[in-house]
Amino acid sequence: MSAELWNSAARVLETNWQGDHMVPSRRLYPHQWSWDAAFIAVGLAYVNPTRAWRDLRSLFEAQWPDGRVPHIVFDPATAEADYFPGPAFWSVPAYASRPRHGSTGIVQPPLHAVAAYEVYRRAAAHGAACVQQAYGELEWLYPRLVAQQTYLTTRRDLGGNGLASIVHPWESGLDNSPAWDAAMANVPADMSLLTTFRRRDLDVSDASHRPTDRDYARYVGLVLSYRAEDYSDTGLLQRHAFAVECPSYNSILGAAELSLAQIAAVLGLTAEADAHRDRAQRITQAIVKRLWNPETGTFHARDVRTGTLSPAHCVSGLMPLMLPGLPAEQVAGILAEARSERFGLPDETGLPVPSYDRTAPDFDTQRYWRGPVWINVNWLLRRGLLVHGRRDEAEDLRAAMVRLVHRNGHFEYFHPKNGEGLGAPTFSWTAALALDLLA
Ligand code: 9WN
Repeated sequence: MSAELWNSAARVLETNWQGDHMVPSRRLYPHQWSWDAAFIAVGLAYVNPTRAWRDLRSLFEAQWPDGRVPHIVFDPATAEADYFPGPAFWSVPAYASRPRHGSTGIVQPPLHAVAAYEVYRRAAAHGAACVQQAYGELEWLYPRLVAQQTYLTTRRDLGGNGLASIVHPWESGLDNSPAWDAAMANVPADMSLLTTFRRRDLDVSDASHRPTDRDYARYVGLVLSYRAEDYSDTGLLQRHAFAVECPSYNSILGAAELSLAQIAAVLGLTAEADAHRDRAQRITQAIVKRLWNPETGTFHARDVRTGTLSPAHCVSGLMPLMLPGLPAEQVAGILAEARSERFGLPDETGLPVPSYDRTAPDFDTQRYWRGPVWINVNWLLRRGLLVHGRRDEAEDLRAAMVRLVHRNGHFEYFHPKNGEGLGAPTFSWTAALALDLLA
């Protein structure tokens, strides 16, 4: 089974390579996405480390002067009509955009330091030249990764509590997660906006799997609001309808500091390595202080505008397990939540965990981040289980992910009851992470 799966995964990454970057899938997502590039690099580390570095470089070449790494880098060879919203819609200021390439003005989870260190770690298996290349790439990336963290921890600390806020659901990577429902209810849904654009995603996928038109009206409205001031973060909380502290986003922010500490150590930057570890600890403490709900015993998203915690139990609430400094009470809480009937680690269901609480009345087996199983967040959860020494559960989760992808294919997401593949069929991060899970 493993050779077959390995080969099919490698083929997906071959098919989706576009000269200097990887697309998540050819039809649905024909550009480069930010957090996809991180997951993809983790897999490319085994089959083509040069492409792993190339992909990360392509992304960071599009970094804005203020340090933000855009959530999409547009491929100039792809027509505007092939993805909505495309570069003309985002219309980012000229100073921000790399020549010939447009980008969006929002960000995604900063997983790239974690990925870069993983690619570096695997280099030795490919020989001395590969190790040397990896060292050079880390030298190039390190200041850029630091600038990305600085942007998020300063300009985007909208609540002033040591956490980064997302200002658009797309920034979370978990687009229509129920974690944003309460905060999104306060975002105007101007349905007349729907007459001004065409949803390309509905041309190439099933509408019952995708966010709704009402979601899209809000998504577009939020882009227009941020775009109105050229994506400036100054005074954003006062003039923008959505600002949320997400447990998954901030856990990745913290994990990035720990990987930066490792990268700094490789580069001989001892004082910087210590500073990164301190920052990871501060982010961990802020996550516990701001996003833990002792009554539910898990983590929830906080609406920075109203100060309230979302009541929804989402997979994002399990992600702080990635942080080694998480106190024992919270580790126990996440483990209980992951094992509970809400999520059911594989010994209950045989499947990886779903994106949303199985027991919730609005659990939806098809609609994107409102129920289906996604490999990337399960991969992060497994990382968390390993960080906290839960080897047996980590192994069960690994086996469940491998089984699911082997039986059903390298799909974008999977039906949380029967494992059927949903969304794009040859999806890059599913393939890339399958390689890592098999290695
Ligand atoms: C919007 C590319 C991206 C992923 C996100 C996923 C989806 C885009 C979309 O696809 O979002 O950014 O058009 O739905 O939710 O996690 O990065 O794979």
